[in-house]
Amino acid sequence: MSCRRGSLIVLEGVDKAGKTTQCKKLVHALQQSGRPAEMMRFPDRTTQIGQLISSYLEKKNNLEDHTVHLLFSANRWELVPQMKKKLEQGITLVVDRYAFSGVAFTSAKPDFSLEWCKNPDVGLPKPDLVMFLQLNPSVAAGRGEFGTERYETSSFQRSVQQRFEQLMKDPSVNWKVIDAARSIEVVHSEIKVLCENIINTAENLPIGELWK
Ligand code: Z5A
Repeated sequence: MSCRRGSLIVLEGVDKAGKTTQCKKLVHALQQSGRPAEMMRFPDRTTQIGQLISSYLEKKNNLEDHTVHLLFSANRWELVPQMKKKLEQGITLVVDRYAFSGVAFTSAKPDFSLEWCKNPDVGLPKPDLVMFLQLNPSVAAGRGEFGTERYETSSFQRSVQQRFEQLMKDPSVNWKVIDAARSIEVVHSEIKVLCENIINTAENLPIGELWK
């Protein structure tokens, strides 16, 4: 690798925790400070697989639960060559949801184990940092009504939160829990400092493999 690599930074959290808001602000702040950075989001609804997922989320089609789980994972794998290329070019990727959402959402459905759900994503590029935006459901409710997409109900979101808590016990992943109930600017400042530190640490390290 001729230049120092970029970092893979992921934001996770339940509905309305502020992931998209914070990803955008982080990318802007990093770029302003002269660090190459780009945002990605999963699902990426622009690919053919992403379009299938999008119509499933919009309840325009029904897919069997195992099948849709594998499609979410395939949607990440299809972007891996592009992600690796950018990281190797020194671009930091700020990603709005990743494999952790994949596991938390499917394993919140009946009869899905965490282990089964993790398997298709084993070996993906491992994030250098995963920030979990923690938000109490009552505070989230104050940020507006749920939308009309699949999964947007408070009981399902509570189960998803429990699955995230199980995933966060895994010490092989660099988790940081962020109190997302504070103002957008206060949350952003904390995230920015954490990211600047990780970018400096990760630049000389190889890209890891998730859950391997
Ligand atoms: N899914 C899956 O099943 N399997 C997978 O593998 C993956 C995903 C990757 C995709 O939804 C759905 O797919 C998702 C998981 C599932 N289902 N659900 N639920 P999406 O990514 O298209 O949309 P979303 O992730 O659900 O967006 P969100 O969670 O609703 O929003 P957010 O990104 O966390 O929040 P936001 O858009 O930045 O902010 C929400 C509002 O709050 C907005 O009005 C902001 O101005 C406001 N906000 C943000 N921060 C603050 C603070 N600090 N204070 C006050 N107000 C704030």
